Amino acid sequence: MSSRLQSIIDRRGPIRKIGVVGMGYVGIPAAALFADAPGFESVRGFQRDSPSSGYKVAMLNRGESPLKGEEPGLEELLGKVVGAGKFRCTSDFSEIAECDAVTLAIQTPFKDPKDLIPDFSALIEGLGQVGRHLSEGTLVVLESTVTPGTTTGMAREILEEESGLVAGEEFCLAHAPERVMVGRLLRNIREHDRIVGGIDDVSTARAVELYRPVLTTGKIIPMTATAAEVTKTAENAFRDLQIAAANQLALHCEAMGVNVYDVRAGIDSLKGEGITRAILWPGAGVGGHCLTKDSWHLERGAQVLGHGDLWYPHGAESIFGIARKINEFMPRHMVHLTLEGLKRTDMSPKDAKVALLGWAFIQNSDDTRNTPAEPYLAAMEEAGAVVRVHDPFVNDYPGIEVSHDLEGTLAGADVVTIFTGHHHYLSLDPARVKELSGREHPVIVDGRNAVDPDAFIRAGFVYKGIGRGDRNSHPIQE
Ligand code: SAJ
Repeated sequence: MSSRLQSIIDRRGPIRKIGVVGMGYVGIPAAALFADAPGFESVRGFQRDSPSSGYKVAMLNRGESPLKGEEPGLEELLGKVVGAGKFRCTSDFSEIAECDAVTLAIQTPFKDPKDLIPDFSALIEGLGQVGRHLSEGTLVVLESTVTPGTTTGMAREILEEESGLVAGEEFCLAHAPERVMVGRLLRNIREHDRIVGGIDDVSTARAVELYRPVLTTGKIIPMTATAAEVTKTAENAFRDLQIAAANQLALHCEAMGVNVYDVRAGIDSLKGEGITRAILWPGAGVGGHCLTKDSWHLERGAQVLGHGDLWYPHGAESIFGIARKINEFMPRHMVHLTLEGLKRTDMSPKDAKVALLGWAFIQNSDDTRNTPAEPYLAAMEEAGAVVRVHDPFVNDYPGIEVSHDLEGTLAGADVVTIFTGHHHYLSLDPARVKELSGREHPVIVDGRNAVDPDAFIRAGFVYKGIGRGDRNSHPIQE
């Protein structure tokens, strides 16, 4: 416990002025909630005046949200705190010098998922700005998802280098990972428990002082900064692992001629004191910007902090890495099911017309980040097929024409592939789909257990479904 830092904090007094760097889907609601907390005097939102996002400064200062989609309560809250003079957005980072606490909520995507090296460039720029204007006794908090070891490593180095101050002695440093989901930003910040990890106890305590006032039902879970980084990446790695287990089981069920959804229901029925079987759902693949990268952040953390000498059983790969590979395999399995279905109708994939239903990575959403449909489309086009994409929620995607006309997409289709469980696909009528296809035995490949196999088999379809070992070799109805 640094008594020097504690005495600096005591002299500085309670947190009153807060800075939030990065006016995105994490920073904006966080800034609005800090501004609405009675104990804080004012909040500055810091947004670099870049061509792509500089417009946000003026919008936010009008009390308008630049975020797409519905965010219940956000626009009203922004109007309230801007109107009360408690929140202002600026691109003048020198105002950081007046802040008692500064949080950084900056995207940390992977440059290329293949090389699994995160792109920290925006975060590094933000840290540089904060360091250059850092004053003694300020608390700095990273909210971005980072590789474990970043807060006490790269972030600390940049802040110390730029400010000439020493972390843990002259300023506080912590990690408090965001856990928000688009569509419920304010609710998530208020209600989710908040992991708060300082590089030392004084930093942890100061970060607790910052976050406690914005929580309603959520409670604070204090730990070290590195443990907080591991928690965030691991909570998503565990979800990815659970999905991979369901996908692996689906593949096994196909091999054993069993319906994985019967097995899933059976497993899920095992409940009772202390018994847990959190079995998730198999499917056509895993998309999004959380689960597709956080396992790799966790792995890199173990490699870097563990100095590379990881001791796995028999030198095997980590279970989180294997889980990622199973989930990344599922779109390829959808290709396999499609080719097997075409084979059963003596059709070559070359020139086969495929209606690909669903481009968003998650049902009833327009979010297309890392959609698993993309590798499927590429592989089917590689095999010579002509693929037309339909998605009722997605308006555009670079290089892909996405139709909102379902019947138009189904017209003349030799294959109908369901990739996303949008509600529109749950009521597909076999007779109508077959009529539109114009084929004697069209193929349907169901990646999300969206349709009733028997209804389509009776209508003359060749059916293939993830995990449907009980139906994937059905006799074809003439
Ligand atoms: N998926 C499956 N089977 C499942 C669940 C999901 O195949 O049983 C697929 C989805 O189709 C999608 C992908 O996985 O392609 C991700 O789905 P998701 O429900 O995990 O949605 P995300 O990526 O938005 O995950 C977010 C994360 N939240 C935060 O990072 C704050 C994650 O930690 C949450 O657990 C998840 O939402 C949630 O529970 O809704």
